[in-house]
Amino acid sequence: MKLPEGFLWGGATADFQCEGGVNEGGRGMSTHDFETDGSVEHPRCTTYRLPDGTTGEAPSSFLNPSDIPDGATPYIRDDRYYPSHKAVDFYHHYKEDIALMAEMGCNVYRFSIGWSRIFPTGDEDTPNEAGLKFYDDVLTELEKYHMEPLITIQHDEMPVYLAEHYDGWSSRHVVDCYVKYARVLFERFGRRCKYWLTFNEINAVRGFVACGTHKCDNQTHYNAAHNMFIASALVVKMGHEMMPGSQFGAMYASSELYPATCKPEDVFRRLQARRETLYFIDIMARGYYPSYSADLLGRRGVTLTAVQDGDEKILREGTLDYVSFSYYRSNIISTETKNFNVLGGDLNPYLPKSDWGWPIDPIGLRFLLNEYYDRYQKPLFIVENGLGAIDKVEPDGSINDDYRIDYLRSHLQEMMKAVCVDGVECLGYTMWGPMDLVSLSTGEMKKRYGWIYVDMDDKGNGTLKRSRKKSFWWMKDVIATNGGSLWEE
Ligand code: BGP
Repeated sequence: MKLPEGFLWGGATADFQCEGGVNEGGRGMSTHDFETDGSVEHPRCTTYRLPDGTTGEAPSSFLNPSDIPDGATPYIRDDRYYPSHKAVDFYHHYKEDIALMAEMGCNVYRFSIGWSRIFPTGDEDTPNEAGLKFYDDVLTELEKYHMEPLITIQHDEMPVYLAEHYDGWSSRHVVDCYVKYARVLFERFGRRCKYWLTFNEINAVRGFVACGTHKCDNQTHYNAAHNMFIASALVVKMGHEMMPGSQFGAMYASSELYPATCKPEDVFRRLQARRETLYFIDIMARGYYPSYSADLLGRRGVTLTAVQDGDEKILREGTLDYVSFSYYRSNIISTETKNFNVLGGDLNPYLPKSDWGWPIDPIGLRFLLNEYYDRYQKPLFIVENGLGAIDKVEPDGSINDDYRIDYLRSHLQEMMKAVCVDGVECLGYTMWGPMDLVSLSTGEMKKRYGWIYVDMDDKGNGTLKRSRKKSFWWMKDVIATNGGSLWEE
Protein backbone atom coordinates (compact mmCIF):
# COMPACT_ATOMS: atom_id res chain seq x y z
CA MET A 1 0.00 0.00 0.00
CA LYS A 2 1.27 3.44 -0.89
CA LEU A 3 -0.09 6.80 0.06
CA PRO A 4 -0.11 9.47 -2.64
CA GLU A 5 3.00 11.61 -3.03
CA GLY A 6 2.66 14.84 -1.09
CA PHE A 7 0.54 13.30 1.67
CA LEU A 8 0.75 15.71 4.61
CA TRP A 9 2.15 14.32 7.87
CA GLY A 10 2.42 16.41 11.00
CA GLY A 11 1.11 17.53 14.36
CA ALA A 12 -1.70 19.79 15.62
CA THR A 13 -1.90 22.22 18.53
CA ALA A 14 -4.11 25.04 19.85
CA ASP A 15 -2.78 28.40 21.04
CA PHE A 16 -4.09 28.32 24.62
CA GLN A 17 -2.95 24.72 25.18
CA CYS A 18 0.67 25.31 24.21
CA GLU A 19 1.66 28.99 23.92
CA GLY A 20 1.53 30.42 27.43
CA GLY A 21 2.78 34.01 27.42
CA VAL A 22 -0.71 35.29 28.25
CA ASN A 23 0.48 38.73 29.19
CA GLU A 24 3.11 39.09 26.50
CA GLY A 25 3.06 40.89 23.18
CA GLY A 26 -0.02 42.96 24.00
CA ARG A 27 -2.29 39.90 24.12
CA GLY A 28 -5.80 40.39 25.55
CA MET A 29 -7.55 37.96 27.88
CA SER A 30 -9.17 35.01 26.17
CA THR A 31 -12.06 32.82 27.31
CA HIS A 32 -9.84 29.82 28.12
CA ASP A 33 -7.65 31.93 30.42
CA PHE A 34 -10.27 31.48 33.15
CA GLU A 35 -10.11 27.71 33.24
CA THR A 36 -8.47 26.19 36.27
CA ASP A 37 -6.51 22.97 36.53
CA GLY A 38 -8.35 19.74 37.10
CA SER A 39 -7.80 16.05 37.48
CA VAL A 40 -9.58 12.95 36.32
CA GLU A 41 -11.88 13.06 39.35
CA HIS A 42 -12.39 16.80 39.16
CA PRO A 43 -13.28 18.09 35.67
CA ARG A 44 -11.60 21.24 34.47
CA CYS A 45 -13.42 24.27 35.85
CA THR A 46 -14.13 27.80 34.74
CA THR A 47 -14.25 30.32 37.55
CA TYR A 48 -17.14 32.75 37.30
CA ARG A 49 -18.78 35.64 39.10
CA LEU A 50 -22.55 36.22 39.20
CA PRO A 51 -24.19 39.66 39.05
CA ASP A 52 -24.93 39.47 42.80
CA GLY A 53 -21.18 39.25 43.51
CA THR A 54 -21.09 35.57 44.42
CA THR A 55 -18.45 33.45 42.75
CA GLY A 56 -18.31 29.83 41.73
CA GLU A 57 -16.76 27.20 39.51
CA ALA A 58 -18.40 25.13 36.82
CA PRO A 59 -17.01 22.34 34.68
CA SER A 60 -16.11 24.18 31.52
CA SER A 61 -16.45 21.12 29.34
CA PHE A 62 -18.62 21.68 26.31
CA LEU A 63 -20.50 18.56 27.31
CA ASN A 64 -21.98 20.35 30.33
CA PRO A 65 -22.91 23.76 28.96
CA SER A 66 -25.74 24.26 31.41
CA ASP A 67 -23.36 24.11 34.38
CA ILE A 68 -22.44 27.74 33.80
CA PRO A 69 -25.24 29.79 35.39
CA ASP A 70 -27.10 32.58 33.65
CA GLY A 71 -25.41 35.96 34.11
CA ALA A 72 -21.99 34.45 34.96
CA THR A 73 -18.88 36.26 33.81
CA PRO A 74 -15.38 34.73 33.80
CA TYR A 75 -13.24 35.52 36.85
CA ILE A 76 -9.63 34.89 37.96
CA ARG A 77 -9.02 33.73 41.55
CA ASP A 78 -5.67 34.37 43.20
CA ASP A 79 -5.55 30.94 44.83
CA ARG A 80 -5.97 28.83 41.69
CA TYR A 81 -3.61 27.70 38.96
CA TYR A 82 -4.62 28.47 35.38
CA PRO A 83 -2.71 26.12 33.04
CA SER A 84 -3.11 28.15 29.84
CA HIS A 85 -1.22 31.10 31.35
CA LYS A 86 2.03 29.21 31.07
CA ALA A 87 1.06 26.10 29.09
CA VAL A 88 4.26 24.60 27.59
CA ASP A 89 5.62 28.01 26.66
CA PHE A 90 5.56 27.50 22.90
CA TYR A 91 5.62 31.30 22.81
CA HIS A 92 9.32 31.11 23.65
CA HIS A 93 10.04 27.54 22.48
CA TYR A 94 8.48 27.57 19.00
CA LYS A 95 11.83 27.40 17.20
CA GLU A 96 12.85 24.32 19.13
CA ASP A 97 9.44 22.62 18.74
CA ILE A 98 9.29 23.26 15.00
CA ALA A 99 12.88 22.07 14.57
CA LEU A 100 11.98 18.80 16.35
CA MET A 101 8.94 18.26 14.13
CA ALA A 102 11.12 18.97 11.10
CA GLU A 103 13.66 16.44 12.34
CA MET A 104 10.86 13.85 12.28
CA GLY A 105 10.16 14.77 8.66
CA CYS A 106 6.80 16.47 9.30
CA ASN A 107 5.68 18.47 6.27
CA VAL A 108 2.68 20.19 7.88
CA TYR A 109 1.99 21.84 11.23
CA ARG A 110 -1.54 22.70 12.32
CA PHE A 111 -1.72 25.54 14.85
CA SER A 112 -4.30 28.11 15.86
CA ILE A 113 -3.97 31.85 16.02
CA GLY A 114 -4.93 33.34 19.39
CA TRP A 115 -7.64 35.84 18.42
CA SER A 116 -6.82 38.02 21.42
CA ARG A 117 -3.17 38.27 20.32
CA ILE A 118 -4.36 39.95 17.12
CA PHE A 119 -7.32 41.91 18.53
CA PRO A 120 -6.97 42.07 22.33
CA THR A 121 -10.67 42.78 22.88
CA GLY A 122 -11.87 41.70 19.44
CA ASP A 123 -13.56 45.06 18.98
CA GLU A 124 -10.60 47.26 17.94
CA ASP A 125 -10.23 48.62 14.43
CA THR A 126 -6.46 48.20 14.30
CA PRO A 127 -4.71 44.87 14.93
CA ASN A 128 -1.95 44.38 17.47
CA GLU A 129 1.36 44.35 15.55
CA ALA A 130 3.22 42.31 18.18
CA GLY A 131 0.67 39.51 17.88
CA LEU A 132 0.95 39.43 14.10
CA LYS A 133 4.73 39.46 14.37
CA PHE A 134 4.72 36.36 16.60
CA TYR A 135 2.85 34.31 13.97
CA ASP A 136 5.01 35.81 11.21
CA ASP A 137 7.99 34.39 13.09
CA VAL A 138 6.31 30.98 13.43
CA LEU A 139 5.65 30.94 9.66
CA THR A 140 9.24 31.92 8.93
CA GLU A 141 10.41 28.96 11.00
CA LEU A 142 8.07 26.59 9.14
CA GLU A 143 9.31 27.89 5.79
CA LYS A 144 12.86 27.22 6.86
CA TYR A 145 11.96 23.49 6.95
CA HIS A 146 9.51 23.51 4.03
CA MET A 147 6.59 22.70 6.30
CA GLU A 148 3.06 23.68 5.22
CA PRO A 149 1.11 25.67 7.81
CA LEU A 150 -2.48 24.62 8.48
CA ILE A 151 -4.01 27.52 10.37
CA THR A 152 -7.07 27.28 12.61
CA ILE A 153 -8.60 30.75 12.74
CA GLN A 154 -10.58 30.03 15.90
CA HIS A 155 -9.91 27.09 18.20
CA ASP A 156 -12.73 27.12 20.80
CA GLU A 157 -11.77 30.53 22.21
CA MET A 158 -12.30 34.25 21.68
CA PRO A 159 -11.31 37.50 23.40
CA VAL A 160 -13.24 37.44 26.66
CA TYR A 161 -14.46 40.98 25.95
CA LEU A 162 -16.58 39.66 23.07
CA ALA A 163 -18.08 36.97 25.30
CA GLU A 164 -18.87 39.39 28.12
CA HIS A 165 -20.07 42.36 26.10
CA TYR A 166 -21.79 40.71 23.14
CA ASP A 167 -22.60 37.20 24.40
CA GLY A 168 -20.14 35.55 22.06
CA TRP A 169 -21.50 33.86 18.96
CA SER A 170 -25.05 34.71 20.01
CA SER A 171 -24.40 38.13 18.54
CA ARG A 172 -24.20 39.02 14.87
CA HIS A 173 -21.71 41.73 15.82
CA VAL A 174 -19.22 38.96 16.66
CA VAL A 175 -19.61 37.70 13.09
CA ASP A 176 -18.38 41.12 11.90
CA CYS A 177 -15.49 41.01 14.39
CA TYR A 178 -14.50 37.55 13.15
CA VAL A 179 -14.61 38.61 9.49
CA LYS A 180 -12.43 41.64 10.34
CA TYR A 181 -9.99 39.38 12.19
CA ALA A 182 -9.84 36.86 9.32
CA ARG A 183 -9.27 39.65 6.78
CA VAL A 184 -6.23 40.80 8.77
CA LEU A 185 -4.87 37.23 8.83
CA PHE A 186 -5.38 36.82 5.08
CA GLU A 187 -3.73 40.17 4.31
CA ARG A 188 -0.76 39.37 6.47
CA PHE A 189 -0.31 35.61 6.04
CA GLY A 190 -2.30 34.88 2.87
CA ARG A 191 0.71 34.43 0.63
CA ARG A 192 2.32 32.08 3.12
CA CYS A 193 -0.56 29.73 3.94
CA LYS A 194 -2.74 27.60 1.66
CA TYR A 195 -4.71 25.45 4.17
CA TRP A 196 -7.12 27.09 6.62
CA LEU A 197 -9.72 25.95 9.14
CA THR A 198 -12.40 28.47 10.00
CA PHE A 199 -13.30 26.76 13.29
CA ASN A 200 -12.25 23.93 15.55
CA GLU A 201 -14.86 21.35 16.58
CA ILE A 202 -17.78 23.28 15.15
CA ASN A 203 -20.26 20.86 16.71
CA ALA A 204 -18.85 21.25 20.21
CA VAL A 205 -18.74 25.02 20.74
CA ARG A 206 -20.59 25.86 23.96
CA GLY A 207 -20.24 27.90 27.15
CA PHE A 208 -18.97 31.49 27.16
CA VAL A 209 -17.81 31.40 23.55
CA ALA A 210 -21.21 30.45 22.20
CA CYS A 211 -23.54 32.05 24.69
CA GLY A 212 -21.58 34.67 26.65
CA THR A 213 -23.30 35.50 29.92
CA HIS A 214 -26.46 33.57 29.04
CA LYS A 215 -27.13 30.01 29.97
CA CYS A 216 -26.20 27.85 27.02
CA ASP A 217 -29.51 26.11 26.41
CA ASN A 218 -30.44 24.56 23.06
CA GLN A 219 -32.17 27.69 21.79
CA THR A 220 -29.08 29.84 22.43
CA HIS A 221 -26.63 27.23 21.23
CA TYR A 222 -28.24 26.48 17.85
CA ASN A 223 -28.73 30.17 17.10
CA ALA A 224 -25.09 30.87 17.98
CA ALA A 225 -24.13 28.00 15.68
CA HIS A 226 -26.07 29.65 12.85
CA ASN A 227 -23.98 32.79 13.32
CA MET A 228 -20.84 30.65 13.14
CA PHE A 229 -22.00 29.04 9.88
CA ILE A 230 -22.51 32.53 8.44
CA ALA A 231 -19.13 33.71 9.75
CA SER A 232 -17.40 30.69 8.22
CA ALA A 233 -19.13 31.08 4.84
CA LEU A 234 -18.31 34.81 4.65
CA VAL A 235 -14.67 34.12 5.48
CA VAL A 236 -14.36 31.22 3.02
CA LYS A 237 -15.71 33.41 0.21
CA MET A 238 -13.45 36.29 1.18
CA GLY A 239 -10.45 33.95 1.50
CA HIS A 240 -11.00 32.52 -1.97
CA GLU A 241 -11.16 36.04 -3.41
CA MET A 242 -8.12 37.32 -1.53
CA MET A 243 -5.97 34.17 -1.85
CA PRO A 244 -6.60 32.28 -5.10
CA GLY A 245 -5.87 28.59 -4.58
CA SER A 246 -6.50 28.70 -0.83
CA GLN A 247 -8.29 25.69 0.68
CA PHE A 248 -10.77 25.92 3.52
CA GLY A 249 -12.09 23.38 5.97
CA ALA A 250 -13.79 23.52 9.36
CA MET A 251 -13.02 20.96 11.99
CA TYR A 252 -15.73 18.63 13.18
CA ALA A 253 -15.40 16.64 16.45
CA SER A 254 -16.23 13.16 15.38
CA SER A 255 -16.75 9.94 17.18
CA GLU A 256 -18.03 6.98 15.20
CA LEU A 257 -21.35 5.70 16.44
CA TYR A 258 -22.63 2.13 16.13
CA PRO A 259 -26.12 0.83 16.89
CA ALA A 260 -25.93 -1.11 20.16
CA THR A 261 -27.99 -3.95 18.66
CA CYS A 262 -29.48 -4.84 15.28
CA LYS A 263 -32.98 -4.03 16.57
CA PRO A 264 -34.43 -1.71 13.89
CA GLU A 265 -35.32 0.84 16.58
CA ASP A 266 -31.65 1.04 17.66
CA VAL A 267 -30.43 1.26 14.08
CA PHE A 268 -32.83 4.12 13.42
CA ARG A 269 -31.79 5.86 16.64
CA ARG A 270 -28.20 5.67 15.37
CA LEU A 271 -29.23 7.37 12.12
CA GLN A 272 -30.94 10.17 14.04
CA ALA A 273 -28.03 10.62 16.45
CA ARG A 274 -25.57 10.72 13.58
CA ARG A 275 -27.55 13.55 12.02
CA GLU A 276 -27.55 15.40 15.35
CA THR A 277 -23.77 15.71 15.19
CA LEU A 278 -23.25 15.83 11.41
CA TYR A 279 -25.84 18.64 11.18
CA PHE A 280 -23.08 21.21 11.78
CA ILE A 281 -20.66 20.07 9.12
CA ASP A 282 -23.47 19.14 6.70
CA ILE A 283 -24.48 22.80 6.58
CA MET A 284 -20.95 24.11 6.12
CA ALA A 285 -19.85 21.51 3.58
CA ARG A 286 -23.04 21.53 1.51
CA GLY A 287 -24.07 25.16 1.94
CA TYR A 288 -27.66 24.67 3.08
CA TYR A 289 -29.72 23.38 5.98
CA PRO A 290 -30.47 19.70 5.34
CA SER A 291 -34.06 18.47 5.04
CA TYR A 292 -33.87 16.72 8.43
CA SER A 293 -33.06 19.97 10.29
CA ALA A 294 -36.70 20.96 10.88
CA ASP A 295 -37.34 17.69 12.70
CA LEU A 296 -34.04 17.87 14.61
CA LEU A 297 -34.54 21.46 15.77
CA GLY A 298 -38.19 20.77 16.57
CA ARG A 299 -37.30 17.84 18.82
CA ARG A 300 -34.82 20.11 20.61
CA GLY A 301 -37.38 22.90 21.02
CA VAL A 302 -35.31 25.32 18.94
CA THR A 303 -36.56 28.17 16.74
CA LEU A 304 -33.88 29.71 14.54
CA THR A 305 -34.36 33.39 15.28
CA ALA A 306 -30.80 34.32 14.19
CA VAL A 307 -31.51 33.72 10.49
CA GLN A 308 -31.54 36.93 8.45
CA ASP A 309 -32.50 37.76 4.86
CA GLY A 310 -29.67 36.82 2.53
CA ASP A 311 -28.22 34.10 4.79
CA GLU A 312 -29.17 31.31 2.38
CA LYS A 313 -27.06 32.92 -0.34
CA ILE A 314 -24.14 33.46 2.05
CA LEU A 315 -24.16 29.77 3.03
CA ARG A 316 -24.31 28.65 -0.60
CA GLU A 317 -21.38 30.84 -1.61
CA GLY A 318 -19.03 29.86 1.21
CA THR A 319 -18.94 26.07 1.28
CA LEU A 320 -15.86 24.25 2.50
CA ASP A 321 -13.25 22.86 0.11
CA TYR A 322 -12.40 19.89 2.33
CA VAL A 323 -13.86 18.23 5.42
CA SER A 324 -11.62 17.86 8.43
CA PHE A 325 -12.22 16.20 11.73
CA SER A 326 -10.81 14.89 14.99
CA TYR A 327 -11.09 11.20 15.74
CA TYR A 328 -10.33 9.71 19.13
CA ARG A 329 -13.04 7.16 19.85
CA SER A 330 -16.28 5.45 18.94
CA ASN A 331 -19.43 4.79 20.97
CA ILE A 332 -22.66 2.87 20.72
CA ILE A 333 -26.27 4.04 20.92
CA SER A 334 -29.69 2.52 21.47
CA THR A 335 -33.17 3.77 22.30
CA GLU A 336 -32.13 3.34 25.95
CA THR A 337 -29.14 5.72 25.71
CA LYS A 338 -29.54 8.67 28.06
CA ASN A 339 -28.07 12.14 27.53
CA PHE A 340 -26.65 11.66 24.05
CA ASN A 341 -24.32 14.52 23.13
CA VAL A 342 -21.77 15.34 20.42
CA LEU A 343 -19.14 12.87 21.57
CA GLY A 344 -21.52 10.77 23.55
CA GLY A 345 -23.26 7.47 23.47
CA ASP A 346 -22.57 4.38 25.55
CA LEU A 347 -19.36 2.40 25.89
CA ASN A 348 -18.73 -0.47 23.50
CA PRO A 349 -17.94 -3.62 25.51
CA TYR A 350 -15.74 -4.94 22.67
CA LEU A 351 -13.22 -2.08 22.83
CA PRO A 352 -10.22 -1.42 25.10
CA LYS A 353 -9.95 2.00 26.72
CA SER A 354 -7.26 4.64 27.21
CA ASP A 355 -6.02 5.74 30.66
CA TRP A 356 -8.79 8.35 30.50
CA GLY A 357 -11.50 5.84 29.61
CA TRP A 358 -11.75 6.76 25.92
CA PRO A 359 -12.62 3.68 23.82
CA ILE A 360 -9.90 2.80 21.28
CA ASP A 361 -11.28 1.82 17.88
CA PRO A 362 -8.94 1.96 14.86
CA ILE A 363 -11.50 0.36 12.51
CA GLY A 364 -13.88 3.18 13.45
CA LEU A 365 -11.48 5.54 11.70
CA ARG A 366 -11.70 3.61 8.42
CA PHE A 367 -15.49 3.41 8.80
CA LEU A 368 -15.74 7.13 9.38
CA LEU A 369 -13.43 8.11 6.50
CA ASN A 370 -15.64 6.08 4.18
CA GLU A 371 -18.84 7.44 5.66
CA TYR A 372 -17.73 11.07 5.26
CA TYR A 373 -16.33 10.60 1.78
CA ASP A 374 -19.56 8.95 0.63
CA ARG A 375 -21.53 11.78 2.22
CA TYR A 376 -19.57 14.83 1.06
CA GLN A 377 -17.44 13.71 -1.91
CA LYS A 378 -14.83 16.25 -0.82
CA PRO A 379 -11.23 15.60 0.23
CA LEU A 380 -10.88 14.76 3.92
CA PHE A 381 -8.17 15.80 6.37
CA ILE A 382 -7.61 14.03 9.71
CA VAL A 383 -6.53 17.02 11.77
CA GLU A 384 -6.58 15.37 15.23
CA ASN A 385 -6.05 11.85 16.47
CA GLY A 386 -3.81 10.46 19.18
CA LEU A 387 -3.56 8.84 22.58
CA GLY A 388 -3.64 10.76 25.86
CA ALA A 389 -1.59 8.60 28.23
CA ILE A 390 0.59 8.70 31.33
CA ASP A 391 4.27 8.52 30.31
CA LYS A 392 7.10 7.36 32.54
CA VAL A 393 10.56 8.87 32.31
CA GLU A 394 13.17 6.16 32.96
CA PRO A 395 16.26 6.94 35.05
CA ASP A 396 18.30 7.25 31.83
CA GLY A 397 15.79 9.82 30.52
CA SER A 398 14.19 7.55 27.92
CA ILE A 399 10.40 7.33 27.50
CA ASN A 400 9.23 4.00 26.13
CA ASP A 401 5.71 4.80 24.93
CA ASP A 402 4.99 1.53 23.12
CA TYR A 403 1.25 1.95 23.87
CA ARG A 404 1.29 5.16 21.80
CA ILE A 405 3.12 3.42 18.97
CA ASP A 406 0.50 0.62 19.02
CA TYR A 407 -2.31 3.16 18.97
CA LEU A 408 -0.82 5.12 16.10
CA ARG A 409 0.13 2.05 14.10
CA SER A 410 -3.36 0.57 14.24
CA HIS A 411 -5.07 3.87 13.38
CA LEU A 412 -2.67 4.73 10.56
CA GLN A 413 -3.03 1.27 9.06
CA GLU A 414 -6.81 1.73 8.95
CA MET A 415 -6.34 5.18 7.45
CA MET A 416 -4.16 3.66 4.73
CA LYS A 417 -6.75 0.98 3.99
CA ALA A 418 -9.40 3.69 3.60
CA VAL A 419 -7.18 5.58 1.15
CA CYS A 420 -5.49 2.73 -0.73
CA VAL A 421 -8.24 0.10 -0.71
CA ASP A 422 -11.50 2.01 -0.38
CA GLY A 423 -10.47 4.97 -2.55
CA VAL A 424 -11.04 7.76 -0.01
CA GLU A 425 -9.27 11.04 -0.79
CA CYS A 426 -7.39 12.18 2.32
CA LEU A 427 -5.04 15.17 2.28
CA GLY A 428 -3.14 14.39 5.43
CA TYR A 429 -2.89 13.44 9.08
CA THR A 430 -1.91 15.75 11.94
CA MET A 431 -1.57 13.99 15.29
CA TRP A 432 -2.89 15.89 18.29
CA GLY A 433 -0.14 17.35 20.45
CA PRO A 434 3.19 16.65 18.70
CA MET A 435 4.77 17.93 21.90
CA ASP A 436 2.94 17.35 25.22
CA LEU A 437 0.52 20.16 26.04
CA VAL A 438 -2.31 21.10 28.39
CA SER A 439 -5.40 18.91 28.10
CA LEU A 440 -8.52 20.69 26.92
CA SER A 441 -10.99 18.68 28.94
CA THR A 442 -9.06 18.28 32.20
CA GLY A 443 -6.37 20.98 32.21
CA GLU A 444 -3.79 18.34 33.09
CA MET A 445 -0.25 17.97 31.78
CA LYS A 446 -0.05 14.33 32.78
CA LYS A 447 -2.47 13.46 29.97
CA ARG A 448 0.29 13.40 27.37
CA TYR A 449 -0.12 13.01 23.63
CA GLY A 450 3.29 13.96 22.28
CA TRP A 451 6.10 12.35 20.37
CA ILE A 452 8.08 15.02 22.21
CA TYR A 453 8.09 15.01 26.02
CA VAL A 454 7.84 18.33 27.86
CA ASP A 455 9.11 18.44 31.43
CA MET A 456 6.18 20.14 33.15
CA ASP A 457 3.62 18.89 35.69
CA ASP A 458 -0.03 19.65 36.38
CA LYS A 459 0.82 22.63 38.57
CA GLY A 460 3.29 24.20 36.15
CA ASN A 461 6.49 22.89 37.79
CA GLY A 462 9.26 21.69 35.52
CA THR A 463 12.14 22.80 33.34
CA LEU A 464 10.13 22.80 30.07
CA LYS A 465 12.94 20.75 28.58
CA ARG A 466 11.92 18.87 25.44
CA SER A 467 13.01 15.25 24.85
CA ARG A 468 12.31 12.61 22.21
CA LYS A 469 10.09 9.67 23.17
CA LYS A 470 10.40 6.24 21.54
CA SER A 471 7.40 7.13 19.35
CA PHE A 472 9.42 10.05 17.94
CA TRP A 473 11.85 7.69 16.23
CA TRP A 474 9.09 5.29 15.20
CA MET A 475 7.04 8.08 13.59
CA LYS A 476 10.11 9.43 11.83
CA ASP A 477 10.29 6.10 9.95
CA VAL A 478 6.58 6.14 9.17
CA ILE A 479 6.90 9.59 7.60
CA ALA A 480 10.14 8.77 5.76
CA THR A 481 8.48 5.74 4.13
CA ASN A 482 5.13 7.54 3.56
CA GLY A 483 3.44 4.87 5.67
CA GLY A 484 5.35 1.90 4.26
CA SER A 485 7.05 1.04 7.57
CA LEU A 486 3.63 0.56 9.22
CA TRP A 487 3.43 -2.81 7.54
CA GLU A 488 6.88 -4.05 8.56
CA GLU A 489 7.03 -6.38 11.56
C1 BGP B 1 -10.08 18.05 20.84
C2 BGP B 1 -9.63 19.48 20.88
C3 BGP B 1 -8.21 19.68 21.26
C4 BGP B 1 -7.63 18.62 22.18
C5 BGP B 1 -8.17 17.23 21.98
C6 BGP B 1 -7.84 16.22 23.05
O1 BGP B 1 -11.39 17.99 21.13
O2 BGP B 1 -9.81 20.12 19.63
O3 BGP B 1 -8.06 21.01 21.67
O4 BGP B 1 -7.37 19.00 23.41
O5 BGP B 1 -9.55 17.22 21.81
O6 BGP B 1 -8.66 16.39 24.17
P1 BGP B 1 -8.08 16.49 25.64
O7 BGP B 1 -7.06 17.56 25.60
O8 BGP B 1 -9.23 16.81 26.48
O9 BGP B 1 -7.51 15.15 25.91
